[in-house]
Amino acid sequence: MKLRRFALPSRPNARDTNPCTTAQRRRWPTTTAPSTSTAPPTPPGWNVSPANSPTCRGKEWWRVRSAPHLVVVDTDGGLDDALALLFLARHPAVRLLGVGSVHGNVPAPAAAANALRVLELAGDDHTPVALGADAPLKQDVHFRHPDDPLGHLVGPPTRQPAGESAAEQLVRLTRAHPGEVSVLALGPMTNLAHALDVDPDLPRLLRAVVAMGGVFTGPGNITEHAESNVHHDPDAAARICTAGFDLTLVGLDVTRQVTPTTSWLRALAADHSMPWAAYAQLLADTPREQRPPLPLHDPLAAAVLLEPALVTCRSGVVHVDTTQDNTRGRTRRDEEATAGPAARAAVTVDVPASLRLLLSGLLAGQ
Ligand SMILES: [Ca+2]
Repeated sequence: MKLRRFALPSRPNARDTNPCTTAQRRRWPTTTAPSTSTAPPTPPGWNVSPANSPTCRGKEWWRVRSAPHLVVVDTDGGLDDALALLFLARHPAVRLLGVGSVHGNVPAPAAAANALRVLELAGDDHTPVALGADAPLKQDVHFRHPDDPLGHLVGPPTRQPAGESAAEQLVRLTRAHPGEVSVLALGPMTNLAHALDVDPDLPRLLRAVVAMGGVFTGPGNITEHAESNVHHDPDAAARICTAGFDLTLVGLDVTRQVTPTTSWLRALAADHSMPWAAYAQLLADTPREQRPPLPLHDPLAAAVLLEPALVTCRSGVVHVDTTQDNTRGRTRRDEEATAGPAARAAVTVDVPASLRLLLSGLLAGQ
């Protein structure tokens, strides 16, 4: 994809607006956070996320409660992408600045159409949706759901994608709100890598990146070693994990645990304005042992973006396997590394609290 560089206004020092110091953003305290939430306690000696740290927690909460959380979503057009996007679009604490589409579940144009349609379902007729990368950086494109089941379910949108690329849109929005924008990456990280080409200062200008991606314990969900989003562009993931973003990876280690309960599905099915209501009802009427687990991968990442205390994290330098071996796409976390930017990886999750938060957001205003 051809990207153009363009003149951008001068920026203030984004670090000055961030409640965490540079040192805190790179290596979090190793003390246990005070038990002020329903999240599982952090074992002694475990690293904690900055939002859980005694120093930053109060300020982070002040920011969330007193001003809209500015969010740009990157989506590859699956059903769990749709739930995550609807959750954010309906959440009163969120101001969606833009959405970018990317290859992955479906082709990027289909992902853009799906995002536009989901925004319409949420009553949002203004948030721009930009077309993003239609192929990975260095490998052939592969679609997990080439038949676009979500598109068939929700139908075509009435709006069209914006006139700029997803990478250009992300850079523009970040420059307009330095230090305030968070990115929720729900697909391969190709758009973020392209945006980094357009503006190498992006890690300093973004508030945070929360990405659904990776697996550190257990098998992958598309190969034995790789999680799907990383597998679809390991080179982009490797670049983003070491670029110095304030990065949290919400991977299979936690998302596999968050599956809908029967009562959760019944509540979702009661929102008849959504085209998946009948499907949710069908699942709710199916005995739990007979229905697919349907882990809420992308919705959990969206929930963690707004409520970091839902998970505990461990920090370290994250390596992504970019070899051509069968381990391509595998993610490893080196907690002893002293060189390179650290990222956080979610390791435990409060499942009931996550399901409660998601349902309250998905049904907001109903
Ligand atoms: Ca996705």
